[in-house]
Amino acid sequence: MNQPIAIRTARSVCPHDCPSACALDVDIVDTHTIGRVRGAKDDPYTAGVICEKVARYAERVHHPERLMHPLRRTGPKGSGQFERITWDEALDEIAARFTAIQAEHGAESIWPYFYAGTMGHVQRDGIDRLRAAKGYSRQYETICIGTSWPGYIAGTGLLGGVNPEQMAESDCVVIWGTNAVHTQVNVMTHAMRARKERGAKIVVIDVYETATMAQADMGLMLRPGTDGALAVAVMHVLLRDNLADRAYMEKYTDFSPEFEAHLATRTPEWAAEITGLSVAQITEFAHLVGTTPRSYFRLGYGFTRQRNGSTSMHAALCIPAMTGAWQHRGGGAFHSNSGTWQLDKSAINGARMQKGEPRWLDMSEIGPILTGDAKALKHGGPVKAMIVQNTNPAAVAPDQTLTHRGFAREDLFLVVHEQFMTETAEFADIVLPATMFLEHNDYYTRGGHTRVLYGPAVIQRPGETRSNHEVINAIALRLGLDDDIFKTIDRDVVAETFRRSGYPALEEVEKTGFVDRERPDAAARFADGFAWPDRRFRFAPNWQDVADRKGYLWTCDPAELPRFADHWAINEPTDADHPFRLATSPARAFLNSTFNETPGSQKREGVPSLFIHPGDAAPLGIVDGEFVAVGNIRGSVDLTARIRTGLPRGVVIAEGLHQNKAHRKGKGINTLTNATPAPPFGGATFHDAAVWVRRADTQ
Ligand SMILES: Nc1nc2c(c(=O)[nH]1)N[C@H]1C(S)=C(S)[C@@H](COP(=O)(O)OP(=O)(O)OC[C@H]3O[C@@H](n4cnc5c(=O)[nH]c(N)nc54)[C@H](O)[C@@H]3O)O[C@H]1N2
Ligand SMILES: Nc1nc2c(c(=O)[nH]1)N[C@H]1C(S)=C(S)[C@@H](COP(=O)(O)OP(=O)(O)OC[C@H]3O[C@@H](n4cnc5c(=O)[nH]c(N)nc54)[C@H](O)[C@@H]3O)O[C@H]1N2
Ligand code: SF4
Ligand SMILES: [Mo]
Repeated sequence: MNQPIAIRTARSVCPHDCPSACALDVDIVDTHTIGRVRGAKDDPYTAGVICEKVARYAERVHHPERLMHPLRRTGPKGSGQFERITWDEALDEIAARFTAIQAEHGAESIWPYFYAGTMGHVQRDGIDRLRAAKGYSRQYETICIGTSWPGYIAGTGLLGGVNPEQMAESDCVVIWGTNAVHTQVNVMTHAMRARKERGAKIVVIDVYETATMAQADMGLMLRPGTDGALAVAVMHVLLRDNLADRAYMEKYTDFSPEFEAHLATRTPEWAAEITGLSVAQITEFAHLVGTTPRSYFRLGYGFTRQRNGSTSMHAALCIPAMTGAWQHRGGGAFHSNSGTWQLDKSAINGARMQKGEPRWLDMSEIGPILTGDAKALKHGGPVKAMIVQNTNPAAVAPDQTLTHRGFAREDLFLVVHEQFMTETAEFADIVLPATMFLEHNDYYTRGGHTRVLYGPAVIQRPGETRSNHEVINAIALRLGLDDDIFKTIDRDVVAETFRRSGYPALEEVEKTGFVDRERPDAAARFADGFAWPDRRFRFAPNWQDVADRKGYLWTCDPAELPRFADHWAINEPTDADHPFRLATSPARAFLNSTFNETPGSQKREGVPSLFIHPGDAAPLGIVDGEFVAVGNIRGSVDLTARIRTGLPRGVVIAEGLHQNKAHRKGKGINTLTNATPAPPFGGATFHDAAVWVRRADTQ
């Protein structure tokens, strides 16, 4: 538990869902209060740099609107009318309702739902032990990683790559489909070091001129969903101009005459039509990576939030396999190291208690699921109760109209455990107040580097807040489960997890705050072969193997997938009624919907806006700073027009998840996005929507 603390600096970890997992130094003002938050200088990846939103974290911990005690709904669903109740009343009511609902509708009618509000494993994943012990419906985790991870694994066989700190030793860093200045600022630290120290070239590939592209030597602004076309055309040029490493491909890949014949048709002229890039740009990029052995491909998530995201990820990953960049220090590719931790999480998730084989419900399909879509429900009964922790689906999930319609059901018993009265909490029957990361114990991983970090409780928790770990245990005990796993405290679970995983003891880890899980460089660059049985990288993926390896569920007919790396033209089509393509790219000062409640971030992001090209705005009579309506078959939202260059014609961008209520009609940007799962294994397609744009009605 927390000891009284004099003024000091505490070592911690940023808990948020950002690949950087920064090591933090937090000023402790008194036992309840923090001051400044800084990036740890002695952590080689953080290197003293953190984003501005977390530097201002005192605003969030000490926010006057933090939830402090349990609440029970008194008005209609979503009205925001609640009364204060005690924890005992709240837990008794939850247990009674869950028990009655299970008796009447079966265990699968209850769906615990969580995501990544905190990335601490104990607090994030513990909800699964309650789920396992009761046999509740399982959650198929797709919302963020559903398209990108399979695409990467399809090539390499393993989700891991060359240590990102090696970007500093690169001669060319390709930052592909990630706006790192906004979403993982530390990528820029290491990439810029390479430019300063070695004159490395920085290439940025995005659908508009982001803050990251503004810092690039070469910016490639392509049409959304066309990265696969760029990638195969680059490979066409590499083969045509003798820049492919044929000896490497012979030894390490499945390169074949059939694949070469396929690429022969993927000319830069063909790709220029699709991507909107010029033949010269495509050729110049191919020549740059073809003549720079130490080319590092930092592949982000953004370009995979498209219906063809998995095949685009795979196609981009094929380039360094053709140039042989993997062989050289400072070269190779990286998307995430999440496949490399080798953690035994059984003390957290209670997998050994799994009752039966309940259905898997896709978290990205929460709207269709809650509104009774039979396919999304796996042809089973309706969801009648949920406990939501660590996520705000009423703002972040695709197809917001359906999500809200589902949450508004009077026959759905909804428990939300939160730090703030989010859009999701407003729909709840019972709201429970949650601790923040500085108030509980946990360990953290994120895919962006090689360390696993420990973050202890360093200040007292405010009000009656409780941690996710405590709440899950309390509900389980109230439901009559008496396994010892429900009687643990968070710190012991961290220690036990480290022990079961063969990590150093927690007492050791605490001394520095981290365990380095860096793999030998040769392993990280697949020098002994890739992670498929024949040790070969796959230009011709076998998606069934990917599904078998990771337990993925098919969402399309396997025969529909292209045989080789390719452009797969399946994005939501534009037409005369929906002539624009919308990407909902990340805002710098928000993190998904987190921080959209803090004053500093709200000030920085201003009002919900739409970037539109002057050539597109003029014929529609759209004026900078005035409202535009943006819509499609799923609904419409009002945004403030920001007319600017630096984006292609026919593409519009809405940055960030502002609070739904910050929009003129109270509807957030996800009103426009699509909840249909992406092929081949599901995933949300947040940057793939066809829309119309018009002047909004004046009001
Ligand atoms: N400030 C801030 N930081 C964040 C987040 C945030 O919301 N705000 N979110 C966090 C989370 S949960 C995650 S998963 C990561 C994600 O971080 P990223 O990997 O950066 O992914 P995205 O934020 O989805 O989008 C990145 C970029 O992809 C671009 N993009 C969209 N479609 C395409 C396309 O078809 N091709 C190409 N080449 N680019 C495309 C978008 O315009 C955007 O600039 O960031 C984390 N960090
Ligand atoms: N339009 C659009 N939508 C998107 C995206 C996009 O690019 N565009 N990105 C998507 C992506 S990549 C992701 S990962 C999802 C993420 O979506 P979410 O996982 O929902 O992420 P957040 O919006 O940050 O919400 C996390 C919530 O958890 C709460 N929380 C934090 N810590 C704790 C805790 O310890 N206990 C409890 N009980 N609660 C806690 C926070 O207060 C916050 O309300 O959003 C997706 N939605
Ligand atoms: S949000 Fe990302 S960049 Fe900011 S402190 Fe956290 S881990 Fe670091
Ligand atoms: Mo994410």
